[in-house]
Amino acid sequence: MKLKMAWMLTLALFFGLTAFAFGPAPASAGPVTLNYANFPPAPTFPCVQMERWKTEVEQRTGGKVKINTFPGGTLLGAKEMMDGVIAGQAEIGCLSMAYQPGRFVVTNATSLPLGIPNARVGSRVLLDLYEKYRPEEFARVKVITMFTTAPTNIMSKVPVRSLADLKGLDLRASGGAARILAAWGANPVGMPMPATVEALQKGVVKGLYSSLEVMKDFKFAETCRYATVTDTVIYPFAVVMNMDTWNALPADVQKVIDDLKIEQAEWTGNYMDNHVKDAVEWSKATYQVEFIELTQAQKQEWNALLDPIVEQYIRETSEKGLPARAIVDDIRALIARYAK
Ligand code: DTR
Repeated sequence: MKLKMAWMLTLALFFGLTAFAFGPAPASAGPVTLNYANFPPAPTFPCVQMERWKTEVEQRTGGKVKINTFPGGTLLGAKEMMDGVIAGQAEIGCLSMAYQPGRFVVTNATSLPLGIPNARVGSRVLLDLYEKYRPEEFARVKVITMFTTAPTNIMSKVPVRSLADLKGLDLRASGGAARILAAWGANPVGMPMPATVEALQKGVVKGLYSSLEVMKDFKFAETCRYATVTDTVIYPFAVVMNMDTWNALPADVQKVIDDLKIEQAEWTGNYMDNHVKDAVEWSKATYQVEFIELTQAQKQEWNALLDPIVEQYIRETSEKGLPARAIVDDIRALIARYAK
């Protein structure tokens, strides 16, 4: 009898423990906590959109989910983001795809000179492109959203009024934007955005090639008193979640997150476009930054130099077995659709 009791107790304990370890969290366990890593400082747009997403998810899940945000590379750095999320060092991470151009070949096609006019259009185009092709490099994560910057412009310590001024000039840029600078004869220097602050101070670079909101958010207007308006390519971003984390989330939480995907892309695009306007005004008023406009003839001259870039991408990417021409055609069609 005693033996039977002991045996039953052991069994009960075993099943109890198994249920505790593998079963759904009991109702009293409190909210699911997710750590969200980001690489640039808190006031910059990737972090502003992160805080907005956090607030929305926490509200819409009625307290079931708690998100801890880590701006400024405090949890994962710029280039570790994708692998860090795959490995589970953070549940969620925000990455700039330009830092690994060879890894994100399909989505980085959005930073070809195809005429994305603003961040709102860019963000919708990028997300649709991802949904259509579902590139292999995202197979091990859940995509939460994607978005882009506004088109890029030259910000520099010295005035750039012509291609001659640009010749051999060291400017920070990554990915597709770096290719543009090279085509114009400048010397693109690749580094993640947060490293640019010191590189500019130390004179390692004479300026940068990015969307203009950084003039205010990184206070680049203080060192770069000139901006040459080129409005060329965007930088694409992705927010990804660890796949096991995603699979373990309750269905209603997954739905909230999925329902936010397009909305968040659109919100971030709009935020960026408005913030660029604000940063331009701020730079003029605070540091008397001169915004240099190219003449019509110059625009034609500069754009003509970019023509081979698209064909080169198509050639190189087709060799990797990807439908490069269709990708480019799709981007053009999506721009036309969303720019209406
Ligand atoms: N320069 C690009 C994109 C970019 C534009 N604004 C910010 C702010 C914070 C980080 C990155 C960016 C880049 O380095 O990805």
